[in-house]
Amino acid sequence: MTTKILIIGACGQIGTELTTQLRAQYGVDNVVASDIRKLNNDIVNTGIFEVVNALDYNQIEHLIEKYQITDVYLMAALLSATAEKNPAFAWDLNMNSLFHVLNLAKAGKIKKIFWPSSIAVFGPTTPRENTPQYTIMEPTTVYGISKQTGERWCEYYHHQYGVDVRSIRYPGLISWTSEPGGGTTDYAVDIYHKALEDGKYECFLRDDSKLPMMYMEDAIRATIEIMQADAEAIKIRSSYNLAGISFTPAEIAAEITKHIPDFTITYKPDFRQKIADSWPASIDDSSARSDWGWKHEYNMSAMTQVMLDNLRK
Ligand code: AKB
Repeated sequence: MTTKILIIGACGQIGTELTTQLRAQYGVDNVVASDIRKLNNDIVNTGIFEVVNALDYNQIEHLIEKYQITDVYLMAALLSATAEKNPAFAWDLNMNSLFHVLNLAKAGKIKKIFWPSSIAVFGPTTPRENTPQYTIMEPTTVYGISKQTGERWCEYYHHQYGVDVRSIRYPGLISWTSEPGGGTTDYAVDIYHKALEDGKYECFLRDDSKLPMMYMEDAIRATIEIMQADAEAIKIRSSYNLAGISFTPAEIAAEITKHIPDFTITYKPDFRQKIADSWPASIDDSSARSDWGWKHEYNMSAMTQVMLDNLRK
């Protein structure tokens, strides 16, 4: 049976690169990109694109039937910082879009689901260094609560109804193709843009705020690899810890200075500091490594080189 893919939230930071990669691997005609609005970008202009509201079950069901979709990647969500400003909508979007796709799988209309979780499922009582797969999880953000609850539902639908849902707890993701929106880790993308444009950056986190991060290419590879793994290999049906690189704003600034010697950074922590303080500093992803062979490739210096080279073009 041909794999036919629907990506919901295809124009976001992850969706953009994921759509491009999936189209390259599965063929343009087998990948339907969708988002809440139609932008004038490569995702819309170079393949099948549909406007869809992730909160509308009927619209999603219609697309699944129209294109005979087998796999859904649900990338639409409100991230940590935006969710704190609009908790009710964040809860609605993050939870109900998930229920829609879980229920469509339960009804036998799709075969496989990818749903992203986040390091935000952890909280201030979680061990901060080398955070284990199984540990204390008391998230203090709306986003974190929605992701943790979502994980419980994914596992429940898998065990009760046999739904093949797969998930990763993404760290902060860094990419040059599209900018993030509304996250606490966004500074690690902004800093490269501002370093090249202005030679300076005012960071909204403290100099020593160490957080788990990953270059986007690694994250996309992880996403596609977990979806392509044999079902029996995916032993964890809540969500897998995934680690790449952990660094502080001061460390990434020092790395940028190797390429742009005059670059300067100042610090003005805002409400996002509290969110960052509640998250792990580094992640133990040994379960992902042993269950489905995950291995990250990019370190901070390789990532910085690629980011600056591409943003300079
Ligand atoms: C955010 O900062 O909200 C996201 C995340 C870590 O899930 N990048």
